[in-house]
Amino acid sequence: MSENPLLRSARARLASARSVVVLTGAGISADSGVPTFRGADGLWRNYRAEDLATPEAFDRDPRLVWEWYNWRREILATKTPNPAHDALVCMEARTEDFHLITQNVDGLHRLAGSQRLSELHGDIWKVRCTSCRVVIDNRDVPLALLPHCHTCGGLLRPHIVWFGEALDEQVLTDSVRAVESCDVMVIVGTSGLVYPAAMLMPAAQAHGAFVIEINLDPTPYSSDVALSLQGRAKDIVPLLL
Ligand code: BV8
Ligand code: ZN
Repeated sequence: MSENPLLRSARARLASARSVVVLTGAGISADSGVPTFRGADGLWRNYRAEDLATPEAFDRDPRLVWEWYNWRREILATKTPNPAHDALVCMEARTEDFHLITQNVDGLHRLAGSQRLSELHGDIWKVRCTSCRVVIDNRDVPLALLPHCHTCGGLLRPHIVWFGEALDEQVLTDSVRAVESCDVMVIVGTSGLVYPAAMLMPAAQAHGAFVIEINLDPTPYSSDVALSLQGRAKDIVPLLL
């Protein structure tokens, strides 16, 4: 059975690339059993992420928002990286200039061993004080429903970028710089609907990058990219090596 020619040319492009940027979304962690945002399993008590992941929702009912994050932390505590996460660690090791940008807050890229990583939307295993703004690692499962800061007693919140909140300036600047100077960009498991993350692929293309998409379903990008490979990340990403 001859191999898919698209896959062969994707591999050839990556093998000869000096600088590679990879952008991932919830789809890369789906094969680790992590619910995606827009998938059928993305809802919690019929709430969409956009309803709960906002400063307004936290002001209104911090207990409810913490209940949601505790639910996700309990799920994530049992999840491990899959072959797609692992393949990106190998790709990083063999590529001169590599940068991994993720929209995921699940920490699975870090757990897999990725180093050159920008977590655009934060990390579910970090909490931040709403008063003194100290940021600390916390992997307690479950976490107290209304956790407070040991330094000043202020209410803690997830160290995550919510809808309507700005991304960390340095993280965004590093990501934009990386996409504007890469030869090849690979986008894995994202619906490309949330901004500013969604403008990174067009920015790379505008700077001449060869863009490869790996996604289970077609996305708004599929007709624009150089190569669109449809399927599961765990099956396709390792074949790029
Ligand atoms: C801001 C943390 C302003 C929370 C997240 C321009 C136009 C329109 C709207 C806006 C705009 N600019 C800003 C906005 C508003 C908003 C936005 O984009 N709204 C959207 C909904 C239209 N953006 C913001 O609010 C941003 N902030 O703009 O601030 C500002 C600026 C300066 C000063 C002050 C304020 C902040 C956005 C970040 C929000 N936080 N996450 C948490 O997780 O708890 S976003 C969150 O949703 C994720 O991080 C991710 O980014 C997004 C979900 O998307 P995906 O990861 O792509 O997941 P999804 O489920 O959608 O798709 C999965 C895909 O995988 C699917 O295609 C599926 O087919 C595929 N798949 C499934 N299984 C597999 C697979 N593929 C391969 N293998 C498989 N096995
Ligand atoms: Zn504090």
